[in-house]
Amino acid sequence: MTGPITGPAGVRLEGVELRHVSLPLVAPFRTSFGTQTTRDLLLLRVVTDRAEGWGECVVMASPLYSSEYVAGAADVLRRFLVPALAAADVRSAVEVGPALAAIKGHRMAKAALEMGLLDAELRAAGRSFGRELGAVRERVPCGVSVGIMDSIPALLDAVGGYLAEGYVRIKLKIEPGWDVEPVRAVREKHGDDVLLQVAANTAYTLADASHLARLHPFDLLLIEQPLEEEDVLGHADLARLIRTPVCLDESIVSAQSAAAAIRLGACSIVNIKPGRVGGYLEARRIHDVCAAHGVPVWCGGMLETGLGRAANVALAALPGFTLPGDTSASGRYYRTDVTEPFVLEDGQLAVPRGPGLGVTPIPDRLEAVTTAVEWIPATTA
Ligand code: NPG
Repeated sequence: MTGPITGPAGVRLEGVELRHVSLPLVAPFRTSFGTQTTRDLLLLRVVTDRAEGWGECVVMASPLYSSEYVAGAADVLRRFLVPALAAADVRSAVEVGPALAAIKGHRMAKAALEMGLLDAELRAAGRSFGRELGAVRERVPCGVSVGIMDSIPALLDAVGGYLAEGYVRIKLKIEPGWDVEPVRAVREKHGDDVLLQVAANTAYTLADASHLARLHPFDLLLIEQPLEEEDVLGHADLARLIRTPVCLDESIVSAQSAAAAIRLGACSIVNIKPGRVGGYLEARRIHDVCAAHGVPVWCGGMLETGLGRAANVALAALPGFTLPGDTSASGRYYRTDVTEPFVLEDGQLAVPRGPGLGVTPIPDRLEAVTTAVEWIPATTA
């Protein structure tokens, strides 16, 4: 088990600069809930008396993946979350969760604040995210998420390109009408040795169980979140009806919900996305719960910039992350990232070693993608 996170330095929050950024994607990314051509999100520059830290709020422009969205996250940060941290006079990231506990939900917004404060205090103490979280690897094997395409030939080309780049695992986004045939085509063209999994983002119901059972011959690593977020019992039923292992994403929002899902038999694998669960510290607790139950975990992705990617790669280096994550290279999504790009080497990304996240935005790149800036002072008035 990984060790405790202590408040290494003790920092006093002065305020948060909220940056709305908009990054064009190298190609449209289609999932069962929509098509993205740009990534709009919030970057937080968390200013303390000892150092500055960066937080990334992985909300999307519209509430289609979860209930959170960019404008809502900005509102709750300025109206409630930053004032609550100021009122509690927090000095360390470990105090963020308890200080914000009275405010319901808004996990992605809370996660971004906690990440920024953790980065600030680790930079002040000269310690890296990886070391603090309990990373045991210097590099992590990387998978790639492949969106729904207009045709099977286009999909096969895309998958072939990613395999040629060195990705060690392919995840296909699926929805009703785009599931068994694309999987069959990828297996036929690219072979049985490719580590392959599918992700549905809640697009099916339990009535689709016999259809989803047709995925069995393709020896998938897992099927991710086939049913609605709240349908944990449905996932438990489905897991008994199909032989492909069921992995949960949207349904797992905390260590508590992970423990419940595992106990109910709703999943045998868990996708951990720090934003979805309220931060890297809760992400680590989920890792620990899953490890205690022998449940493998992997690190999900939300099309992060280099800042969130740095933290995700550090998390993915923990011992229980035994499956490749959606920790792709920056170039999978962005021609120009806000940090130095993460580049794949032999299908792996290196865990940053410098203080805090180990990466910093490049000022002119950050300016170029920033659409609005707002200063939220850490005052209680
Ligand atoms: O590689 O960062 C990545 C994206 C991986 O497919 C991916 N993310 O459902 O997991 C998902 C999906 C997603 C992206 C969900 C953006 C919500 C927003």
